[in-house]
Amino acid sequence: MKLLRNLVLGLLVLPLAGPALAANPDKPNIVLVLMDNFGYGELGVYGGGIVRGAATPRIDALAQQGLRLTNFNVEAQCTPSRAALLTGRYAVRTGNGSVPIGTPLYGLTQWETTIAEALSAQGYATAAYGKWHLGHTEGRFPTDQGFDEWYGIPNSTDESFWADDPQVDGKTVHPFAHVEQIYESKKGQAPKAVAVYDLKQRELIDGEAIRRGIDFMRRESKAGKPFFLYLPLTMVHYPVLPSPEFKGKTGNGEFADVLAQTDAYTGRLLDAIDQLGIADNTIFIFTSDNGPEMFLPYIGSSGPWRGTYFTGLEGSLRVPFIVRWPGKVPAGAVSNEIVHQMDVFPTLAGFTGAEVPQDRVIDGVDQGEFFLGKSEKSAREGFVVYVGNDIYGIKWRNWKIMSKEVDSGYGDPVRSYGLPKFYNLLTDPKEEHASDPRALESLWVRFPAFDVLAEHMKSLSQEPAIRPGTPDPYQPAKP
Ligand SMILES: [Ca+2]
Repeated sequence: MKLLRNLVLGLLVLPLAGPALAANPDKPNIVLVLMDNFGYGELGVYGGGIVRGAATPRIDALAQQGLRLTNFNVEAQCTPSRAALLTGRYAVRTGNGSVPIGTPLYGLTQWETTIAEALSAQGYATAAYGKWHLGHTEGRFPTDQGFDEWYGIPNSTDESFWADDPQVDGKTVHPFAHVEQIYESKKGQAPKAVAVYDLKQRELIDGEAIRRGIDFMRRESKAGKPFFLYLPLTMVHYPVLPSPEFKGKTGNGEFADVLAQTDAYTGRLLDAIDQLGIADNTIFIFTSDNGPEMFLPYIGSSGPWRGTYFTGLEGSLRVPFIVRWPGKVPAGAVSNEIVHQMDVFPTLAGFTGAEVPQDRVIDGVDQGEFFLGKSEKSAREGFVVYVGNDIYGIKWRNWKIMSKEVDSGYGDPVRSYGLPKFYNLLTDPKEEHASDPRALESLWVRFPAFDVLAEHMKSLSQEPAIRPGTPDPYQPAKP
């Protein structure tokens, strides 16, 4: 009887123990949660949480288990942010410096190499579930850019309004003015529409992405294959509508309900990782594509900074970034060192043995030593601040030098300066009191800062940026 019991217990345990034994420490799994318009100030651990109407205990606890950055920077809009994250390059190089307001053909050319392609070459299983926003035409979907599987929307969530707009028919106005669908596909297949992306599906899409993400982790763990799960969730881009499960849960309105939902969904991923016994061998990242939502009634929080997405203000550039890798990344670490989303690709490449392309400019730097606590310093001191295809200024250490500024993302006039504005972010985090550029105490900053810009401009002249709307096949001109 005891023998039988042990045998039964053994069989029950085996499927869980199997993957952990099969795990390859040189090929850690990667889960990358990329929120949409999720500002710096939303999470409890970043000063939000209950202040925003919903506690975020799961993500706050995650931060205690890993490294939390207070100076993690992104590009200012959805599409450029995703281009920079996935290629390790300034978005403008890829032809995606701006969201595609006027360019139906957009996204990454086949010539670009994404994190997913580099990890695929190392034997990783790859999946993207959520919002793509890097192309909606043949050859531009996630499954054309290194992902084995995709579920989600090709563009953005404003299109969830279109299903109820009788003027949107895809015929009489413009072929792209059509009711958007949620798609699924596998590598080598054309995307298949699975549901109209209407306001009902808008409530449900993140939950389904999480469900599929957990299923993917289970499948690949069982197969003993390292995996890269990219979860570009659609919240909290407008309209911010909770799923029925979370609607009314906080009593503080839809935004707070979605904040609670996001925390619970992240908890489900973490629980699944624990149940699969793969926590120690899984790099888990929680971050956002850009600064907070700006449209009523879904105004997001930029925390101590000022501004929303579509500006070059700190609220636009700084987003939450938490990375957990038990036993590797020191638990409970917090740093204000400058890191950019372009660094994620080279850093993950360093952790996994994946190759970063050598035949093109890669702007990201390997932050492995810094993430692992072997260096207190980031491998980067600054970067060029873009809004769309325009250079607005330079960020270097605790300084910003801005030659253009805009106060909001929804059409305020852009101010251009003959003499740039200097801001010390330690004494003036809201960028409200520019130093007089003639003031002796800050003038020295121009030397290291302008080196960052000069190096960038030189690289752009040596390797011209891909023009927006460039079709495939693209090949750079021979130098
Ligand atoms: Ca966004």
